Amino acid sequence: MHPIQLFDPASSTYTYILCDEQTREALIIDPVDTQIERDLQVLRERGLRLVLTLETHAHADHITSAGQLAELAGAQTAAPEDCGIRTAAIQIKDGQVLRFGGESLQAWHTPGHTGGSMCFVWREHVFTGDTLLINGCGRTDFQSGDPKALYHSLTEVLFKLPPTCTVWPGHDYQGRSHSTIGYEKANNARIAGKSEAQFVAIMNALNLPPPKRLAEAVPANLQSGLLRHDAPAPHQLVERAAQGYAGDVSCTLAMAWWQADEAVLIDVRTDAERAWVGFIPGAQAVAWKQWPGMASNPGFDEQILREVPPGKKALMLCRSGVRSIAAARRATELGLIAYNIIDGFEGDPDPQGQRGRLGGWQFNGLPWRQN
Ligand SMILES: N[C@@H](CCC(=O)N[C@@H](CS)C(=O)NCC(=O)O)C(=O)O
Ligand SMILES: [Fe+2]
Repeated sequence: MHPIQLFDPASSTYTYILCDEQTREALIIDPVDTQIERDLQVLRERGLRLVLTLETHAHADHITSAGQLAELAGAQTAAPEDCGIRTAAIQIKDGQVLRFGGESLQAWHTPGHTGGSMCFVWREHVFTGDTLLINGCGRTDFQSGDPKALYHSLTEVLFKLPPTCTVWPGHDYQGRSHSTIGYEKANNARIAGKSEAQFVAIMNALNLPPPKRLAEAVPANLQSGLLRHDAPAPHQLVERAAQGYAGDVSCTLAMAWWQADEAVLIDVRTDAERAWVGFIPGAQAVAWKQWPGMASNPGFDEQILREVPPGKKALMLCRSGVRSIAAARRATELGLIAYNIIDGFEGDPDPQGQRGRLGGWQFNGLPWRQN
């Protein structure tokens, strides 16, 4: 059984899919936002169910699709705990074992390229991110990069793996796909046979230009690729009668209405998202769609009319505030007074207020639970 290796030519990034052939559960390592359709297609074609997305580090050259995959495929997001990716549901610790079906891989903290970088060891394979590249290694000149730490991670951690272990890098800029620990230990131009001082001197003399997308990629990746610039003001209500529903409300205003018992909170996400990402106790689950690409939930009309008593407002909540608009329109057609909660679970109703990490997403002041 081999990993599925996929390539993004724009950033020369490798993405990997691993699966348990019996249960068909899969995980994806370092997915790229612009390749999400391809990746979903690969999963569909092979009949795989994506349960986890993993990052080797917070990338500086491309944006991850992890957050979108959490919504579209019901996967749980995981990222190294020292990378500062606070939106990841699982903050991976050194040595942590991550399971998919009957398979598992182990995460090893390998600082150097970035302070939080990790490699993932699965059977006779290691996914090295940018810690070890083929005949190279990740640069160490930003994001808490440190050539001494990288020297240690390479010589004391990765090179302790068996020489036959296959190396699957995070990038290759010359069309090579994989290598082995034995080959890199003996031949890697930057590290093979070098002392720590020699390696540090090589790294400090690289003088590489910064990645072209550095300024946009890092902040986006610190939020699993779902950075938003349009946070609504607290207590904001925008009337939308002309657009077929009562209006858009900020999270704070929605919560005030809900707590005052003026409104029913309707979670229109899929069952998969609720199971993986988490849910708000007391919110009613009425999925708008059960799967991306699927027609609307055929039971939606009946369920929503059952959940919203006469005289109460219906507050539609989804991940990002797109499906909730469609659901608010339909509920309005059915005679309800329906509102869309702006930006859904990604909303930031009070930028000055307390924001907690809640099951991977942020939602101010809400009682939140994960399965
Ligand atoms: N030219 C690329 C940047 C390539 C780059 O800096 N890659 C990083 C990985 S994020 C690296 O560590 N490269 C090591 C090297 O090129 O030796 C871009 O503009 O995106
Ligand atoms: Fe990198």
